[in-house]
Amino acid sequence: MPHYKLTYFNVMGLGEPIRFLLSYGDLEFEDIRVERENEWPKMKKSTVFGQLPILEIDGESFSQTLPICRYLGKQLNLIGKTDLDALKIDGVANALHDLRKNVAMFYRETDPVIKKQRKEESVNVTVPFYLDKLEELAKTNGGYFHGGKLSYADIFFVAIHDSIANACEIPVTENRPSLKSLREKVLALPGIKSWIEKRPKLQF
Ligand SMILES: N[C@@H](CCC(=O)N[C@@H](CS)C(=O)NCC(=O)O)C(=O)O
Repeated sequence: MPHYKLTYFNVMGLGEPIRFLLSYGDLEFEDIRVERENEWPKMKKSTVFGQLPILEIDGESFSQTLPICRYLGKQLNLIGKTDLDALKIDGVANALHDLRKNVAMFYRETDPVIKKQRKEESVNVTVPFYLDKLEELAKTNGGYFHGGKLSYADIFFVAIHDSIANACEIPVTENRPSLKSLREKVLALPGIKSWIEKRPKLQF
């Protein structure tokens, strides 16, 4: 088995979908959490594109959350059967990445006035828009986002769920029964279940 080392900050953020996928696959990994104020500025220049997460596989560094998740998805047979399945699944994962970023933009904002405006826009417009689209997808695709079968996009959704719920202070799956049941199915997967039990308890 390759040696996996994930480097990210001590938040769920973009690291969590990768941690979820590694855990789902029972792939052991080093979970390195970099301290943002002092440790990160010293490391930033030496990283591939100056940002985290970075996944090292047998000592080689790879950056960018979505390609990393797609790679792990491929290793774990979570990208469907055909190239078109994979294209659909990648599209959902990319939309989830956009959704999470929209939430992070207000959550990380330090100006209280801008933060309030951005939060209102996210909570009232952008987030429900995405969640309703995702609910429809899960409803019309046999309880998963594509093809009636678990894909890495389903796992990505559950991995970012708590950050969205906590930052927006909304019950994400309330009145969205297909998303609720998709989440329950993913949380019941043995690798995910044991990750949730042992992971640090964080807000975002
Ligand atoms: N496109 C990148 C974005 C990564 C990103 O935004 N990383 C942020 C944390 S979530 C970061 O490294 N921030 C510190 C910095 O830019 O110095 C990905 O999807 O992995």
